Amino acid sequence: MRKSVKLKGEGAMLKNVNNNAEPQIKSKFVLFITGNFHKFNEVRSILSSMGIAIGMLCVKGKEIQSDNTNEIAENSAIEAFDRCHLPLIVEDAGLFIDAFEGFPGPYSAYVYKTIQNKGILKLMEGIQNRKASFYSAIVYYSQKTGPLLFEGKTEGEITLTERKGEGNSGFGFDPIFQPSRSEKTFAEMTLKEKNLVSHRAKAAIKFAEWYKQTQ
Ligand code: ITT
Repeated sequence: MRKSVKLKGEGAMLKNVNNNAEPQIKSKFVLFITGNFHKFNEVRSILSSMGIAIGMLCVKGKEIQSDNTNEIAENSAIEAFDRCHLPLIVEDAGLFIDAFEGFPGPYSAYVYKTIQNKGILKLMEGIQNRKASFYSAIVYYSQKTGPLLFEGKTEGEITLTERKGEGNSGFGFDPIFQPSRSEKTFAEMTLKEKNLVSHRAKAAIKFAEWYKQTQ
């Protein structure tokens, strides 16, 4: 049975990340099972600033079909642990659009692969309610703990056009997602700026705080 880990003072957590910190000596190490280098870089930046080293390993099997992001992440973690027998994290993320009752959500990878950002913008033509959120479910799995869930969510809206920064940073739906109280889309932000507000950063910080306290 999945356990969801909540820590005290979660609201203030993003301030705990010191993006300008001197590199620290890291005694803790965890594997991130993913095939997505952008996701890996974002999580590495957070964990590294909190004294945890991570390695990227792409041994992910086929994801289960489910309309529940947490269930997909938990299943992927169990599957990956069966393959490599080492403490690890996996992450499943998705874009949830209010006007479409949360679609694409758990189907984000497929929707991005097929209709991409242009297709989403086309589907949203003439729709006034542009509210959307990004959700991240990180699952840690070790022999000792079993699956543990760390969640992060960022509210925002779908822009009218794709907007990328000069460095063409970001990936996936980044060019069409603008977090609340931000002038920029995720793709117009640097990795550090995205990590101050993103769903993934929130989940990664929760994981790192728990990991440092207990492991
Ligand atoms: P894994 O190997 O870790 O599964 P993935 O690319 O399949 O990597 P997810 O299943 O977590 O990643 O995410 C599904 C899709 O949602 C992903 O391919 C992107 O297109 C999009 N996505 C996820 N997180 C995003 C983010 O922070 N910014 C923009 N798009 C994102």
